[in-house]
Amino acid sequence: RFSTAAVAEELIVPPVQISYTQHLIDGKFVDAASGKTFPTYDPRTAEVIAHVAEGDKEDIDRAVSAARKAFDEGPWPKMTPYERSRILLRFADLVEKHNDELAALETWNNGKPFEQSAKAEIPMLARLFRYYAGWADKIHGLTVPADGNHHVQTLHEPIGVAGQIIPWNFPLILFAWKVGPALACGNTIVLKTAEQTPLTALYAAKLFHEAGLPPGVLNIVSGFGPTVGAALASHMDVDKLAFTGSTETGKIVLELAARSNLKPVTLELGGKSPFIVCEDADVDKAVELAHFALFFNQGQCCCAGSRTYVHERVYDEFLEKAKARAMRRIVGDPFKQGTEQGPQIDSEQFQKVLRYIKAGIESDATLECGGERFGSKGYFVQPTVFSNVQDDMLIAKDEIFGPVQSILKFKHLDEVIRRANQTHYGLAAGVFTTNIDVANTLSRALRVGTVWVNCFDVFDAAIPFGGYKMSGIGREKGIYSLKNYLQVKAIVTPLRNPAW
Ligand code: TXE
Repeated sequence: RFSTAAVAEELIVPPVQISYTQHLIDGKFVDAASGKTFPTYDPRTAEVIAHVAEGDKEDIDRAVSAARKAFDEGPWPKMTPYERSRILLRFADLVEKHNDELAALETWNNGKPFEQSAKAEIPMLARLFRYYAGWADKIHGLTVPADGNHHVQTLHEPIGVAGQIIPWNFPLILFAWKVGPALACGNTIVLKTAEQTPLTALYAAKLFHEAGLPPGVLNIVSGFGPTVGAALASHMDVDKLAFTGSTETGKIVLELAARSNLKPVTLELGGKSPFIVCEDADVDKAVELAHFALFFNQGQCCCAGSRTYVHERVYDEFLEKAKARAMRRIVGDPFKQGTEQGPQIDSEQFQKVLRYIKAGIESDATLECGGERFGSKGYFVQPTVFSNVQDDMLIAKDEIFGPVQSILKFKHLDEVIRRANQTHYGLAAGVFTTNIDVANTLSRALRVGTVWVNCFDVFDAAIPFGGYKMSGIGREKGIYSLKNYLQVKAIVTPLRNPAW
């Protein structure tokens, strides 16, 4: 084990082994059926750090049949809920024990600051599984007061084999959002990781087996979207699909699900979330929160506050301070202590962010700071701020998914409500005000799944998360996430003696 400080000093090579690169199917690590592998990278340097089994339809078939067998014949759905809960709790304990290894691997493969991985995300992984362990033995149906002489009850049963597709921006957190509720409800799983970040889910799944998870309950197949992802989404023996990723791919998987066996689908997709700074705001606090809302995780958050609306009365002061804050942002090696911003995930995202910056410069927006690559290797981008942004500019409409803050001016509350809602997305919003009436008005008027008032990115395990409009279908986390993984069965029995 090593401390954060040791990592900061040692730096260059994270002291963690890459031990698991094969698929995990039926409790065993196995090569791809084709024998193929693909490289996975360190985004700090663009160097290959491992070769990982590259799945295909055949691997998905194998994984689904293992999950099917574990569901139909295996002990998992038949175990007592308490036993399932104990396994989730043991897993959470193992996550804590391996906190620094998991954190180092997450940072190595993803580029996010090690301190963020080690102090926030891995502890949150354990927290999420403890939360779901708590639900495992509290899932029960109802007795229903129906008309007629019948005793009516509902059973809440697991849905079966869950297919889950996750992206690369929060590999382990999103693993937990998907796997936690599915296992708590007694389902079995085939999970496809993002091709950019295949390593930590394999490590976590290994810990799950150490915690006593029976073989076949959690299967992980690595590989690419159009092959592995599409095979999973269109599989006839997968009973439910959960997806997090781009809106574009969300539409594809929804269609694949519909065209195959009509499996129900939950989608958590992109966003263009407004962050509204009202005229009564404490500007220093608003600047810091708006900065965090956009730049956190290299700007690679589906709910990033990527349209910063500032009231005209505080606009000039806000802009000056927001620019100064962005220029102070510490960009560099994510293994160094104090680093606030690491590299973007890969060359594609890096180029995409630079293209949007170019589009911003070519529009009438004003580039206040940043605007270029940071350093000469890896995928680092300078913290960038645009002012004078208009709603119809590309940088105000599209999800950039990078460290690019767009600042827009507004005058009236009605106006900012209309403008904030004028998007196909509806994931989240930030509201910064000291006036409770303004806070309530905005919270109710904004068509989004989460409104953070005087805070942002508060992600407690119990708080539901998901989008309105094209930001998604359904909710994850909290009590709402359980229904994604349950079927409801009504049982109707005649009463012999209705008087009783
Ligand atoms: O996403 P994809 P990408 C947004 C963000 C980003 C853009 C593109 O704007 O710049 O999407 O990122 C799998 N069938 N978000 O290309 O393609 C893929 O292998 C089945 C927001 O990484 O959606 C990966 O596992 N699966 C988002 C997952 O889908 C397919 C997080 C996500 O990849 C598939 C990530 C197919 N045909 C990107 N094609 C968020 N909501 O947080 C790809 N996949």
